[in-house]
Amino acid sequence: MRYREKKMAGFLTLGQQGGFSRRQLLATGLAATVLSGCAKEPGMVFRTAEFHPKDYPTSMAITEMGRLMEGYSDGKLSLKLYAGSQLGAERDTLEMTTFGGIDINRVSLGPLNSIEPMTNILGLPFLFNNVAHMRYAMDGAPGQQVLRALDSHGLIGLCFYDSGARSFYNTKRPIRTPDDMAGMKFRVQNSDLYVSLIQELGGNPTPMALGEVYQSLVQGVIDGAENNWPSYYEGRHFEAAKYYSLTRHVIAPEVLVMSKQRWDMLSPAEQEIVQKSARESVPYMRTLWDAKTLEAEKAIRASGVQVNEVDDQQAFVERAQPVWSQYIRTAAERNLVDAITEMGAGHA
Ligand code: BDP
Repeated sequence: MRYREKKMAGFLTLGQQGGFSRRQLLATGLAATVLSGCAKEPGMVFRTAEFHPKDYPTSMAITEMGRLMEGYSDGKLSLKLYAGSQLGAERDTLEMTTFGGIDINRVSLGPLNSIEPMTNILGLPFLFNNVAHMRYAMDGAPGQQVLRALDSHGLIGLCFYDSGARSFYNTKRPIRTPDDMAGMKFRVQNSDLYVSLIQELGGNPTPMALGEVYQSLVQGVIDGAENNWPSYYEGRHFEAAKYYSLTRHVIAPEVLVMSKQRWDMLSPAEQEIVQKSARESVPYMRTLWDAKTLEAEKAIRASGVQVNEVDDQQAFVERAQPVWSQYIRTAAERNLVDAITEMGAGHA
């Protein structure tokens, strides 16, 4: 089948698989063109999932990507953003994306960890020296390698977005040394890597969707969690957990993925437009991210949260070390770690 026929057939199949009714398809207007067999080329609207609200940096970057894509394709390619977790929790939307029910999805690396081992590498504790190091490595060969590794899982890795540095917050006490974590229950993403990390540091890990964290903190189901300034702020977790301890243990990026099913329906020229638009949304995302991080930090500090630096970050680095040997299993993984570490020299 030529790509254009494949695209039309694919569109209809996608509609059926996704369980859309004929009425829903017609409502898009796009389908009306397909069904009427009109000669005009139909456009494509990519269903796009995002956990965060629509004014969060990642959401705004996706909107920007859509704007660029529409411009480059003369309106033929566009996206509809379902922000604020409208399409479900990340683990579920990711699964839908691999099966083609969602076209584009912005996810944390956490839910990808059980799908593609290479993603664990980027989540290794204390791998990146700082955000600048992470950005540099993701813009280079290591980033490309991890994005390409997603191909075999029904996903096309489009680009990386930021997620800052993750630190611990809790309802009980400041964490200054790893021993302060003992006995505390920390929510983690649904990722074995995070479970191991908390265990090595001496806490009790509780995997849970992000949307359940606020309530669980309030009800005492968990004592704490870990996240970057913007997410700690956005989810109002800082109102329930008043101690934020700057361990900066993980600086993994976020990733924007596209369903391979949808990608394969596009012509090479259309694929290039999607890829280019995603890539070009990255600098915009970074500017927004930096501003949002400062804004969140300022608001959190002003709210009376007790923020502390840890006594000795090296003590956390050493405790977390077993996670490295657990997740660096192949020569390719070792090489990836080495390449990233070397790139850190200019970003001390
Ligand atoms: C936030 C990410 C979000 C994850 C979340 C988490 O932006 O995608 O769902 O962390 O901890 O920083 O689950």
